[in-house]
Amino acid sequence: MEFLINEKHTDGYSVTWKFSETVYTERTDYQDLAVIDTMEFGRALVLDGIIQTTEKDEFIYHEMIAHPAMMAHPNPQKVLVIGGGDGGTVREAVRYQSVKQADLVEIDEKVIWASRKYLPEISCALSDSRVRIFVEDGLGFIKRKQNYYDVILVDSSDPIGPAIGLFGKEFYTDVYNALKDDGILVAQTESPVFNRELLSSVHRNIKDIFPITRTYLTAIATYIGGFWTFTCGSKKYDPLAVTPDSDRLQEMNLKYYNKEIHQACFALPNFIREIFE
Ligand code: AG3
Repeated sequence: MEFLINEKHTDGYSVTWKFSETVYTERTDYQDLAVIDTMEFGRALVLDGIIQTTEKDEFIYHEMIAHPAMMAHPNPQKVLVIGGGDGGTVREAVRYQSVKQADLVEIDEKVIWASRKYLPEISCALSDSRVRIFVEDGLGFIKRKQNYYDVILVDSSDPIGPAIGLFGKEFYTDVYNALKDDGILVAQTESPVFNRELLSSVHRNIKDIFPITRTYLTAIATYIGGFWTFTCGSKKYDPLAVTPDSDRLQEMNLKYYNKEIHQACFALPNFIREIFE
């Protein structure tokens, strides 16, 4: 059988995916959750009708949210992932031997549960002994931490629904306080084509708080517009000035990120630079 999911992004733009099977669906306390087997991109996690991650290209997003900051930090030991209940971002963080503790704060335990059950290659690291899972709102969790983490990665869904607060200035201030003196934040900051205003306001907010702000770019086939941005706020290390350590890189055997990608991802086309002027 063939089924269709119409992923609605704006009034004028939606994307239709064919899928062969509905693996799981549930209305959780926070959102509509589904796991489907798509025709082109393998199994996918869907939240509120938007594809969050697919087996075929999840590695691009998860490597790119994690490694530029993890590599910019010379010795990341304590890492926090906010959102990202599928476990993909945590999986990248625990590739580093230096990491002693990786905390995951996810508001919706059903995302964790469904990913563990139906997306084992993405969620595999959730059972790593260094990973601690907290099922609660990241907004409250972060307020209780001071001067604690080396790296914080914000792997949220879109800025509607449960993730909205994760794009606000108060949250980034709390993240700043939760980081150590040389800590680094990376947040996924959406499409530079469809979400220009959001990207602009997040960049401004982070710039007001952190001494170093860098937005970088990757291409993700399954997200709208193709281009995808991440914004980094750093207290000490400038990711743009760092050359990733070859030994650490070789051990990890990654599929997307490498030394050249690290340098290249900070190169922004003019239409994105303009957003920050
Ligand atoms: N989080 C970001 C998904 C954004 C998708 N948005 C969209 N296509 N409009 C993904 C979570 C993966 N761990």
